[in-house]
Amino acid sequence: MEPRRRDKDSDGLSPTGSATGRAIVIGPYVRRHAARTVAARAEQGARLPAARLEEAVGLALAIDLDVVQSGIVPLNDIRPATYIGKGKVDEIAGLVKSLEAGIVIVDGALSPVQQRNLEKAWNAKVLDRTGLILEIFGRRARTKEGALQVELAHLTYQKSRLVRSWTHLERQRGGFGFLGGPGESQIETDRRLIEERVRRIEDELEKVKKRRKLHRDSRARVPYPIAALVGYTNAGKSTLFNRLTRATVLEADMLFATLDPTLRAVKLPGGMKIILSDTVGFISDLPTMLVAAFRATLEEVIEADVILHVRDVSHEDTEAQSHDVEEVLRSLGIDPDDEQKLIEVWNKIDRLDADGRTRLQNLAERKPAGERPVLVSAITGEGADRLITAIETRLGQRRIVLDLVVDPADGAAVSWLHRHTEVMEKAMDDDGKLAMTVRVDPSQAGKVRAKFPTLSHH
Ligand SMILES: Nc1nc2c(ncn2[C@@H]2O[C@H](COP(=O)(O)OP(=O)(O)OP(=O)(O)O)[C@@H](O)[C@H]2O)c(=O)[nH]1
Ligand SMILES: [Mg+2]
Repeated sequence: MEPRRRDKDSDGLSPTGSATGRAIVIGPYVRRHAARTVAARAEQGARLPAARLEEAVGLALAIDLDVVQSGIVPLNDIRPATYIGKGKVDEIAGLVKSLEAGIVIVDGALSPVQQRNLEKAWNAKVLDRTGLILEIFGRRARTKEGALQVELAHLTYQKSRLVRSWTHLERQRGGFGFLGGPGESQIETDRRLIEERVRRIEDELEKVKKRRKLHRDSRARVPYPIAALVGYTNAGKSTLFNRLTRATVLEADMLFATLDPTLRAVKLPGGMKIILSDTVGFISDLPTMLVAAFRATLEEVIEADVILHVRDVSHEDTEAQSHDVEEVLRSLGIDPDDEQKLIEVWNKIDRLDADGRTRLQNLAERKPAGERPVLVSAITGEGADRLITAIETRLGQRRIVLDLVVDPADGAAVSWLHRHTEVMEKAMDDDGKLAMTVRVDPSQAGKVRAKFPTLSHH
């Protein structure tokens, strides 16, 4: 096992409430016999154990744990009582003690019984993959709805643990109806409290959803198309988001430009205004109870006019990650093969050597122009201009250009056009009328034509 260090100093308090943030991360992965080669595994969407462990360590660091040790525990099968074998349980107990770890992260799905048994054996808090992702989501939820969904998922997780351990106890007592003991009544109380809280959250969620719908409807009136960045966690979405907002002109005066740190209204070099949206990163094996919470944070993606699928092509699991992302898109009702809508962004090309780069360039060039991925480095900025052009082309195809005649004295009409269309040109013609060329979404074109005399349209 390799010792791991974080850059920041630990404050000695873990977010999970244990006395120490010193953590050991273990990856108990069942050996796979079927896929021997890397290529075969990628085909199956299966990941390499080392990469899986690295991801788990990354997640632990993301909740500010101090990872003092990490390692893979290969398994032939999963033990019902402790998930991993007794020898390993004992070995890790020794490590926990000598390293003074307060928490052990097990990168797998533990049953409540397994979790309890391991906590007892190690005398440390044990967090499985679901628990870990719940912690991260709790920290990342930016919207009210997201936060509520995460709390709901957390409570459901806790409750399932309570209920299951309760029925487990009941079974142990041989079904004599031996209820009412202190253990059970405490669990009953806890369960009731959780259920009450769940009901309150569900009520609140309903309200928030209604409010968001109102908010969305008002945003829908803004004619700008939305470009949403999606991708596996750590692919470089936020870095690219920052890069693109720097390469464009920020429309800071817009209402929602400041409403949400992940939405920016920007003007592309060609003059088109768009809303750029950063989103939460996808992750493999997302616990089902978290899917709703996850989706709440992805609303912009569903409404997006163009989706930028950001991939870390320098990552050995890039294919498996891409499959995961496409699955999530499908579950959101988006067809990942819709080249009208999707642009693949092959990020982190600065990390490739000359051969790797050439290989990817060839791969990209072999694809038809409409679905050609754009190679970029969000860090160095290489390829950013090509990406912007690709966005402009893709969105431009979907928009309709109209030449209008407006009475220059009609200030309200002019400002209506500025608000509801993308004004490309404005000139006074010989009769003292204002000739305007505007670009609109097909859905808005009818309204514009009805309101203004149209000269011609392309
Ligand atoms: N070398 C290199 N590193 C990059 C590039 N883009 C992003 N990174 C690094 O990759 C890491 C993750 O970048 P983020 O932009 O936070 O990734 P993300 O997709 O937003 O991740 P989540 O928000 O966690 O889903 C950071 O350390 C970045 O500095 C790139 O083009 N080249
Ligand atoms: Mg990000």
